[in-house]
Amino acid sequence: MAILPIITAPDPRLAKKAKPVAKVDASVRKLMDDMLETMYDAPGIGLAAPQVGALLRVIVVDCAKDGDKPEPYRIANPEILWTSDESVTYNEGCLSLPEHYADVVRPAEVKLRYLDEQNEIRELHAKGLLATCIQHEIDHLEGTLFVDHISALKRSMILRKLTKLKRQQVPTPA
Ligand code: GNR
Ligand code: NI
Repeated sequence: MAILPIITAPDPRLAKKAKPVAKVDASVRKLMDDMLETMYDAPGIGLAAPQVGALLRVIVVDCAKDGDKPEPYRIANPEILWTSDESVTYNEGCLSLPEHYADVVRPAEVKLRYLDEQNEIRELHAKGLLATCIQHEIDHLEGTLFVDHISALKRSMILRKLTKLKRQQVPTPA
C-alpha cells in the first residue's frame, strides 16, 4: 500500500471527467487500497481517484464513527439509480480544498449500482453522511467540487485563498 499525494485546487486535473474502468482487476484493486490508505492518513471520509491523479471512475468511502469498526467501501463505475425528494444540508469539506467548508444541499438518500473490488455488481441504499459523501465523491468523477454548489461569491473567496496559498508553496513535481 502507499500514501499518494492529493491534488489541491485550483488544478485543471480536478475539473476533468473520469473514465469508467473496463474491469476491476489487480491494478484497480491496488488503486482502491492506496486510496483508502491515503484517505485514512489524511484523514478523510472519502476520496475519488481524480484527487490522486487517476482519471478513473473509482471512489472509496468510510463513514464509520471514530472508534467504531471501519466500514470501507471500494466503488468503481458508480451509477445513481435513485435520489430521494428530501434534501439535507451538510457542512462539507474536501481534501482538495483544504481548510475550507461550506453548506451544501443534496438529496438525503441515494441508491446506486457499482462494481466492488471483486468486479461484482452491487447495489447500495445510502442515507445520512454516507449518502452525502458518496454524492461528493461522484461529483469529483464529473470534475465538480463542492464549491460548484455554493454561491459564486463564496466560491471565488475560497479559490482565491487557495490560489494565494499555492503561490506561497514550493512547487512539487507532478
Ligand atoms: O473528508 C471529507 N469529509 C467530507 C465531509 C462532508 C462531506 C464530504 C466529505 S468528503 C471529504 C474528503 C474528500 O475530499 N473527498 O473527496
Ligand atoms: Ni472532495
